[in-house]
Amino acid sequence: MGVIIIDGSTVRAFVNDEAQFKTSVDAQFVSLDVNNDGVLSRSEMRKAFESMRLLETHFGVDTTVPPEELTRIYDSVFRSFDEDQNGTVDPEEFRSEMKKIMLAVADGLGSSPIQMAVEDDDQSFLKKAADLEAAKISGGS
Ligand SMILES: [Ca+2]
Ligand SMILES: [Ca+2]
Repeated sequence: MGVIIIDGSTVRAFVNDEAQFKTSVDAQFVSLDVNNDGVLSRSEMRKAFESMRLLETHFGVDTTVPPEELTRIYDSVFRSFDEDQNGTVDPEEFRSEMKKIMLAVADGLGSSPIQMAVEDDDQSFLKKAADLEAAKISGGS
């Protein structure tokens, strides 16, 4: 358990580092594809949103939202990922929407840093973004 501090530029640097971002997103995709069929189903995506805490950080949803309301939100988020509306999310759809979301998160954060409590094994992109920045700082130059 630790605390990371991130702001918009941390997140933007993470997203704009194409190779790093693709690697992170693809790794996340594989770990979310529980049944290994190469696409994310609605229930796989729901688990993803829960683990990434995107609803709290991006959509401003707090955890006291009633389950029916949450399901509606998850459905609408799923539709925004499923660009061709075929009922599943493929790696390209996932990557392109994650990029949009992370950039929106960056805009939302702006230059006001926020603190986030994270577990050591936290796989959220915000944690990765903070790690990347920390690595650059500690790497000198
Ligand atoms: Ca799957
Ligand atoms: Ca699709």
